[in-house]
Amino acid sequence: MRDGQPKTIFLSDYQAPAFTVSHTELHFELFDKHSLVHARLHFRRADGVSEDTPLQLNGQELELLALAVDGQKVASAHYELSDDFLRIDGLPQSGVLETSARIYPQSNTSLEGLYRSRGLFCTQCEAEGFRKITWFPDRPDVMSTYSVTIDADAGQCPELLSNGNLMHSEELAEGRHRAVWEDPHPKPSYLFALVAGDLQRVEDSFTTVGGRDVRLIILVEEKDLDKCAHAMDSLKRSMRWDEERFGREYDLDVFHIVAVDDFNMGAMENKSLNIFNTSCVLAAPDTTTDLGYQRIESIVAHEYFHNWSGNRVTCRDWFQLSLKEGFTVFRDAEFSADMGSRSLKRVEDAMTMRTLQFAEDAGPMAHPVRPASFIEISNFYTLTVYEKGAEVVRMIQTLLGEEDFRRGSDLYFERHDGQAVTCDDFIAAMEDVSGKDLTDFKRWYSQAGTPELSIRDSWDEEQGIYTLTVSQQTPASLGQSEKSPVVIPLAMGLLGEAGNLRIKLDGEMTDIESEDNTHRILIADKPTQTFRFTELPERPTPALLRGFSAPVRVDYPYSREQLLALVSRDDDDFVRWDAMQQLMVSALQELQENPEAALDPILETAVNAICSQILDPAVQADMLRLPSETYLSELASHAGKADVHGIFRARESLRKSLAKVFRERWASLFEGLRVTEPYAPTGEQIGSRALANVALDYLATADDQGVALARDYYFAADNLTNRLVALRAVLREGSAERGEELLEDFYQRFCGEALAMNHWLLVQAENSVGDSISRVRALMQHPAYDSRNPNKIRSLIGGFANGNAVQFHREDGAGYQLLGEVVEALNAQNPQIASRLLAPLTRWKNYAAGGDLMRAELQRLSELPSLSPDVYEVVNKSLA
Ligand code: 0A1
Ligand code: ZN
Repeated sequence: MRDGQPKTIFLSDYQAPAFTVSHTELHFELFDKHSLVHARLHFRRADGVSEDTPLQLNGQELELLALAVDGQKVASAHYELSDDFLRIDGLPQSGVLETSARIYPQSNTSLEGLYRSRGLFCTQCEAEGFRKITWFPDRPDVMSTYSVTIDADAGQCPELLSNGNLMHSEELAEGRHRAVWEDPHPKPSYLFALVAGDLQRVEDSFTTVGGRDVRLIILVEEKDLDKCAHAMDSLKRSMRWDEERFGREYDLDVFHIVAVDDFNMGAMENKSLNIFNTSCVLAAPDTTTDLGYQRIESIVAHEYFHNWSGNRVTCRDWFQLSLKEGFTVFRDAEFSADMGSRSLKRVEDAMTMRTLQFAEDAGPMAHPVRPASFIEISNFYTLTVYEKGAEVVRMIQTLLGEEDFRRGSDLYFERHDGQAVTCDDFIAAMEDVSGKDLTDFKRWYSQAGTPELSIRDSWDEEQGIYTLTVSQQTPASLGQSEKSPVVIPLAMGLLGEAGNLRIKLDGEMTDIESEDNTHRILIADKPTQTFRFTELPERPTPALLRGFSAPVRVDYPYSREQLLALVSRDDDDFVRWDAMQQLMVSALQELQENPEAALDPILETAVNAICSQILDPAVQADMLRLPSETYLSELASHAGKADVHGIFRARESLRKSLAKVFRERWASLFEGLRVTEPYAPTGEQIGSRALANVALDYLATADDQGVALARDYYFAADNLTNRLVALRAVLREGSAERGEELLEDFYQRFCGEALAMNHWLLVQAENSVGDSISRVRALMQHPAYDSRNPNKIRSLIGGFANGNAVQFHREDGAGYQLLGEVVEALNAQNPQIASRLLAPLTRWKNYAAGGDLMRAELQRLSELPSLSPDVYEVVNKSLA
């Protein structure tokens, strides 16, 4: 926390660094009560920088013990030390700056810099944590090689790790020991890492395409040794895939993954020393869901892929964060699609975008993929930078074609290896290989907000001509009132009575017989434009935005019959899933207006159609699930204001109807899909479980017999996925005693397993039956909770605020108050987690009832003394 008002930093103010640091030597002396950090920076003044320019180093929460240049103590007249900086003047053109600092890792609760997690020393430096370790130009465009010496107690810390290669180790006096690491690859300070503690190893190896033998080492606490196999397999698959798909080979002889319990995010790509939140690396059937297994695979891949997209080629400044994150998420999404089901991955990513990213893009913290300003960069590790950034990269691939895209990626890596660059450099490589001009496309990087496509059609029966008129508009956002059209690849098809029709655009040659003549990508890049399709035998139904080809909203006035046709017959799984969502949304809207409305017969037919098709069962499951409350709220607030209680009631009512009307179908689906082999997180088993579990959930909704079935299913489960589905169903549909019985059983089984306990907390936080607020408050005192552990906070408090809308939005405001209290306490303790947790309160404008109380809670927070920059930024932007 700093004095005074936090400052806004602008991209337009970027200036190249005045000094570079070619080599950095660090010597850590780790002790129980404090640690010492001795640094030697080999600096040089950049060409053209005047001699009187001081060297400015970032530094926070450091006690200065010594300061020297080229072996000479720096006189106090030549340096200035503040809470954030160390400024030194009168320096030679180049030399070695030496500092010594005392720091206190054991009382560092922010989990940035060097801290301790269950006794283990570990670091988190992205984005600006390195400055809490030593004084340094802590910005990504200062790249340096590192030599790191670590001394610590040999008993407490048998493992001493840093980036690169182990050069030397030795015993020291008084039971201490030393390790020396060297990383030959120049890197920005945010990729520095250190780990010291009592960990056990799981080892494997990988031979790269070029013949390099790489040792792969996962380090965990002894009790978790049996939970590393899935991550190790995922790592080896990622390494092979990146060679084959992107031509990227690993560049050192060792690669480490370390699991830590207390971690603000999912994982971190430090060069050759990835640090992971335990929840994103440890897997076992009892403590990890199917989704968890998939998440581990994709996060292991994501961090590994950063070795090229992020580490070898890094960001010039933090405004360019999406350069590494958008591209790397795109790469991990392609990897997951190749490892499992491409359609499923696309549907699930589209769901995340539409439910969560669209909401962010319409909220007070809306920002472009490349933000133009920020107060606290930690607030910009967002769905917009990551997921929308990945969609932007995907659109480039769609516009260029896969081949040119790959050539562009090769050129980008070759041209910029070892450099810190910008999103413009990425685009330039894509332009250079393809000869395409992406100037207009680049608006995706600078404009916030979700573009809206409004599509209307007309039909000329006599001539067989079908016309689509496509208009686009992007809503205004804070600081951006006027928006220009963006370049939207609109993938589409035309559906006829018997299937997809051949597409011919007006003016095209008739004799072109392309392989896939039922699929097109239209380019929508003007405020309004028309597309004429000729030689059609019948009036088609348009299948729009196939494969979710762009992160946009589409408004086309489909009739229910047309939606049914798409669900039943379109070739594209995303379009079919989306059509089914639209049918359910319209049924839910009708129920909100008229609670007595009967089940729409078209929806009934659609359910029957889905059940009788041969489809990827996981996609089928997604089609049969009701749209989430969060998605429905997002849609409603886009159209006006959301009534969360009305949405909840309508959803319960539709669930009941579907449960009862299709009771027999659910029963036979459930029986037919039971997995009898022992648990394995294979695509096939995961798909069967997903569909069986949707059926089970409806069965439990239908009647008491279904609840009893769910209870039995809970006890028979050999994996966490089934157990949780059953537990949630019983909590929602069964008696309070039944629910308690299972919660107690779960606790008894898994109270020693921190990761399973996260689920136990989450399920209760999301349970909207009874008085959730008292329950959450009681759980905050429970031994299974830990108010310093981000995973526990996210499960219990985040789970309540994001996943229990009816109770979070309780009319008396008690839900808002609860969240406000927790944020207030976390503001000093862990500002990053505090500001992330706040997100649900910032959406106050979306709600008719409750909006004022939400605003009042934000107002109260804004008046607290000493707000962290993180919370300050979110609170003030949402009140603006
Ligand atoms: N670069 C990491 C994300 C990350 C960002 C910040 C962190 O600490 C506050 C930790 C991790 C990734 O994309 O995986
Ligand atoms: Zn990343």
